[in-house]
Amino acid sequence: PTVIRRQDYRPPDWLVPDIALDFDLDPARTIVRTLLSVTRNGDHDRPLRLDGDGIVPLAVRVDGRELTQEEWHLEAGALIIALPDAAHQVETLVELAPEGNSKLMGLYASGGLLCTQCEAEGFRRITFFPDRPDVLSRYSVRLEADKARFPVLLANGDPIEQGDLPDGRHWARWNDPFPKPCYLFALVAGDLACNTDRFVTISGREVALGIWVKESDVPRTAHAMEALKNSMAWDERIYGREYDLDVFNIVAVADFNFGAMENKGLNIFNSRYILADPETATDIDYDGVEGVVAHEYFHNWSGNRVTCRDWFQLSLKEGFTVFRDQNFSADMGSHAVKRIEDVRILRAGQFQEDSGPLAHPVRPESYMEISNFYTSTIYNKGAELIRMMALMMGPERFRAGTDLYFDRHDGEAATCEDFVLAMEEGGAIDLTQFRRWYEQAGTPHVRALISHDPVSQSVELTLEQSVPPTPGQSDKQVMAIPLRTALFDSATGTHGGDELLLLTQAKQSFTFTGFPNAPVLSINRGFSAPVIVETNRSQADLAFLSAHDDDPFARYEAMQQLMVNVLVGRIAGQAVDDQAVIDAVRNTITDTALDPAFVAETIRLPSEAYLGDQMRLVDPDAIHAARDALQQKIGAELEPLWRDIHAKTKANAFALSPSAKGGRKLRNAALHYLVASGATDGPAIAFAQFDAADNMTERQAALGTLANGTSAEREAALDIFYNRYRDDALTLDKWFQTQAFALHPDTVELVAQLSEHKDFTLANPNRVRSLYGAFAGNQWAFHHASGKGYRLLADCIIALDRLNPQTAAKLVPPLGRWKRFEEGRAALMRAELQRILAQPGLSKDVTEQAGKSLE
Ligand code: B3K
Ligand code: ZN
Repeated sequence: PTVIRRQDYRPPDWLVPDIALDFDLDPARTIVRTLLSVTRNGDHDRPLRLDGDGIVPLAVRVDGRELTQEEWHLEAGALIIALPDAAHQVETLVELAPEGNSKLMGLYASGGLLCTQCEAEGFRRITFFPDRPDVLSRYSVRLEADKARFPVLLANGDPIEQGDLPDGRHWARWNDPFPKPCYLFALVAGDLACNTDRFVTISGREVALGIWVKESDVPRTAHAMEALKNSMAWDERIYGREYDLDVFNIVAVADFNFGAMENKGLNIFNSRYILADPETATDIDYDGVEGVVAHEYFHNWSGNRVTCRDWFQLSLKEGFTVFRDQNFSADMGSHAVKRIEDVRILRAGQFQEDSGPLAHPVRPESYMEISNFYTSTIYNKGAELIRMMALMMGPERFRAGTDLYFDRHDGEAATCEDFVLAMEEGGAIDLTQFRRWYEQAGTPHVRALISHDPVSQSVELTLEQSVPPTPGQSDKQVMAIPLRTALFDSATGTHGGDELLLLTQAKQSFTFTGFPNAPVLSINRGFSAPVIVETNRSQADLAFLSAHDDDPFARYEAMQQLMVNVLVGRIAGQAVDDQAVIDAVRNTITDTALDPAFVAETIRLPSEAYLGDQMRLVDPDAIHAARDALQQKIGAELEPLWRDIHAKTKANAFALSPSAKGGRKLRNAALHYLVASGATDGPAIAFAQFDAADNMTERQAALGTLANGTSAEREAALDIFYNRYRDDALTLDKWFQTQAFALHPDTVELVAQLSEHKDFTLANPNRVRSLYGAFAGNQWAFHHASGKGYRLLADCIIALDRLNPQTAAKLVPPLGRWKRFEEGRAALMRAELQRILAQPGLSKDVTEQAGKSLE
């Protein structure tokens, strides 16, 4: 496959100021008539090139005249037409079969609906068009379909007109006044019911809101609607951004390649990020709905009004929008807990990516298949870059920077550099060195050492940075790293102020005076920079911080580091003292001043995968054994406390308040430790919680705890769960996921059996991710020394690639971590990657991911 490079960017040869689309919709045979007004961009004589993928023109007309077959040709799917003048009208006709579209890109059928997904390059599967984000057009769309099967017809923008036709058909016309790139085009046709509401914008305009789902799901849309209205108000308040159309519609679909899509005025969602009720959604699901609804809504400005010049700039909209949705969710709930969760996600996904064969900069230099670059680096590390800028600038200057960015680039396709320039000018800051965060891949390491001189009563903090080599980037330049820092007096448990240190050199020292005693270092507070910090702090220092640090993230981090040190020591076969961990957990759970949600986050042991990341060579069995043993010990030593917490946090009635959610989180953590303790009544208590729960948060947590063990209650609970939820796809996903994620000795065999289950299907991406995505994230099971876990995943990738390459390619990265495993496992992983690559007709998506993973 060909490699696309950022440096090769050229402005488009032809622009398309206006497009009129006419769809005659039918699952088996849809006719698309497209009328483009095209204008030559600059002085050149190059032909018009309209991208196409899997479509053929049934007719081509220029300025009303039908062209002969000699007057156009196809080149790599694209339609090439030589045009004499500066402006023309070009009309094409194509036929599509949406019901046969298993890639879920372009126009496809899902559960009786017809819907579209165009980002990044799906529009070319619908019609011939310059499919690149810097070609912006005004869209006028006419939809026609059978009225009984497709009573609702939706597209971007505002509804203009609709009417009935003979033979039970009907039509609707939608216009979108805002010029947009084609990746933001959308249509939906189907038998949908609507939750309607309204929002009055800050300038007094009324917006009609609609969430469209199948009739029986309407009661599950209330949370999404609340989230939408809160997002609209938040973006006005925090960024001064007002909504700009008269309608805002959201549609939920069951078959979707990722979370959701920000199409202008018509967001299309994976139903898992819209539907929620206490019976079927966990608190994490509720938060996911809130966060994704906000994310897609915020794209209306960061993505749609200001879009990307080319796909190398993807983080311009994604990193910024993730940053915006993270802060929104923090404002809706707890800032401390949200930050901990976000860092956990960053470390689990992005740090792994950044240290492996698929590492790439936030602004990549090249790609084969752009779908492979919707990564945790683009999204989550991209958000951290914005966060660092906001931190260095402070809220007022940051807002001045974003105001300038939105005003200057409204209606344009911009670059990451445009964003940085607006920050520099609007926010009065020099980001020359900071720009390297966009250019260099790899997680920086910072070594932080303090030395104390009692005579001068001074402290010297020495910071040393290094960025590891990554594919294509062996030598790294020095980064600008903002580190929030405090020095604690261990006698009083206080510090004299939090300082933002900017590390700009390879090695740099900072001196602090007025310290008669050696202080304790608290650094990278709030996770101010996405780096790995190594310090010379003792277990006693960490225990101190875990009890006293007034920055919640740093306090959490101290506890995690305390646990990591003990576990890594145990894994290495050292005799380590784990009493400090047990004491710290006891102190945390008995500190009644703390938020229960924070307590629950803090006391949980680092995941097996995170422990693996701390080791040069991952030993999955040793990690599992050490973590299991520590968990058992914490459970047993503090058993009365766990029983007490579990009993006390039982709520009378379900509520969604932050305090109710925190209570459930802590209750589930207590149950987990209680069962881990080995107490004989553990499984019975878990089963009782499973059985009595009035909400999915408690029910699924109890099921997950049981699934790790081998008790009789395990099978009983799994059976009950299956029979209760077999007809609800999103909830049945949890049944697959819980088993695939279980720390159970037979997980590989169980997953293999589940892949044959009558309810398993490769056609639904949520189901695939529930089984195989969860399994590949289960380090102990997936990395079974026999290699049978690798084979199972590779079999799935090969089969799925034939149907849905985009989702298949997302499953490849776990096989690419072979360099971090001993030679036996590494060889087995490489063999599976080679087997995948040897498949005839392999997609560009999987070819790129598997090929790079072998390097
Ligand atoms: N922009 C879409 C992602 C599209 C992914 C295409 N492979 C959703 C989002 O980030 O909001
Ligand atoms: Zn996004």
